Amino acid sequence: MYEQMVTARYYEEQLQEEYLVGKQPAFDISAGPIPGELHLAAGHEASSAGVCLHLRDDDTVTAPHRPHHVAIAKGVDLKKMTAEIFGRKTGLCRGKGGHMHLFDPDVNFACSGIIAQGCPPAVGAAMAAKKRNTDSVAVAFLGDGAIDQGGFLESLNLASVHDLPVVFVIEDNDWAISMPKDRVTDVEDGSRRAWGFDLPGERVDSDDAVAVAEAAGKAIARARDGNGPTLLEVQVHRRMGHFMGDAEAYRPEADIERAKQLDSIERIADDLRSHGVEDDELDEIRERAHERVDDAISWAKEQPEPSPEEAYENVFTNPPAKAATDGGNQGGD
Ligand SMILES: Cc1ncc(C[n+]2csc(CCOP(=O)(O)OP(=O)(O)O)c2C)c(N)n1
Ligand SMILES: [Mg+2]
Repeated sequence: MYEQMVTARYYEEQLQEEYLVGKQPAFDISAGPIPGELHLAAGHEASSAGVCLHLRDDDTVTAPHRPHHVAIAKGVDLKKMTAEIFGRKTGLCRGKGGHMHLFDPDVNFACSGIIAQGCPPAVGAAMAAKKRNTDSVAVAFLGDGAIDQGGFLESLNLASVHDLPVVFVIEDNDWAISMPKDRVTDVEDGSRRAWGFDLPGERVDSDDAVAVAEAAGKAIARARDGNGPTLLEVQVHRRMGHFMGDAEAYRPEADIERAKQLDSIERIADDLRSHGVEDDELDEIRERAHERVDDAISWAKEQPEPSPEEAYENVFTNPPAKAATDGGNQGGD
């Protein structure tokens, strides 16, 4: 878990640097090697590491718009994922998805920028596993801002009524962009949403990876053994703005400080030390993780960009007739 967590944290620190290239001073979001939005998950790593510890490649995971820590913990190919984030042809989705739309069929991972969108497909994957008589499970990660969405509530119902092997994991970071949780949701503990659907709900009150691993271990074993779904909530901390470039003018300074002080990575490192793991071993793990990340980023940056003609390949609809004949350069409806 420590290795997954330091990999995710260092990966995002490196992406942060790459992202800012060419965007300043006026913060041109379309410029630089990573155009578009970038949502980083520093402070969320305990939840993905603790949950994915129990998963196999044939289990399905869906994640929201803040997906890198989950993708890394699920074992998504780091090189192809990085190439995707840089919009390169050899990326997971041939450079067309970007950082919020990663899809890796080798380890059954998908994410989406649409809030709560991952819940129905996770229920679908769980239903498929049940119908095929396998013991695979599905896990949907979502934020606290997604727990009032219809897609999530309908998914809880379907999962419960069909007793499906699915676990929902709410990452509660207290914020949905600039909206504090208590202004839009009337339960402090989101896992209580489970009560209305007659399924177990549990909240892990701190971003302690070991506590998450214990709770997730029970939930995933329950799903794998054919005993149905569970809803988990994990308290995490948003150590950064909602997305890169967010000045966080809406957020009290004390809250930013509080999040920075509660570092789940330092916590697990202390835990490991108290169980006799030497600093040398921790350094070795960190160095290995850094090397892997550095390799993935330099590989991705050397990859070719897709050619404009590929824009209409691997999409659900054919190009409009006019676009097909003039290469799509005329704009249109
Ligand atoms: C259906 C839908 N509504 C609104 C948005 C815009 N949006 C993007 S992120 C976000 C807040 C998400 O908050 P939360 O679920 O708590 O995740 P966090 O960003 O805190 O990790 C919103 C409203 C969206 N992407 N999809
Ligand atoms: Mg949130």
